[in-house]
Amino acid sequence: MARASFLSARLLVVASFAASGAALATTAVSSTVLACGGATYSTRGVVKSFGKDRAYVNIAHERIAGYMEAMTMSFEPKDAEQLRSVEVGDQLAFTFTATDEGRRVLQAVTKVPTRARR
Ligand SMILES: [Cu+2]
Repeated sequence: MARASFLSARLLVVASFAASGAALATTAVSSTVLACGGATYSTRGVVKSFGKDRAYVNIAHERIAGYMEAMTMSFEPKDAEQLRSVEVGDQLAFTFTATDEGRRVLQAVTKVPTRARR
């Protein structure tokens, strides 16, 4: 009896894992999944444009020590709320994770008041 319930518990775990895997495959790219083994960096930049439905944001970022020189590139939000009040031209201080698959996922986003940058 004990062995039977152990086996069914295992089956339940396998079944729910398969179900969550299927759900992941059908959801949009902007997931809330955190990167595994990705490096995290902090920098500043100016918002240049947004992707469709704000699935990503193009930011002209400053030089990122140990990662890359200043350039404009895209970052995807960890969740939609992060970009809700962000507009083109805003100065941002932000932290992101560079995932093993080459995605750059925003972890923390803060608007930098323009007056404070003089
Ligand atoms: Cu870049």
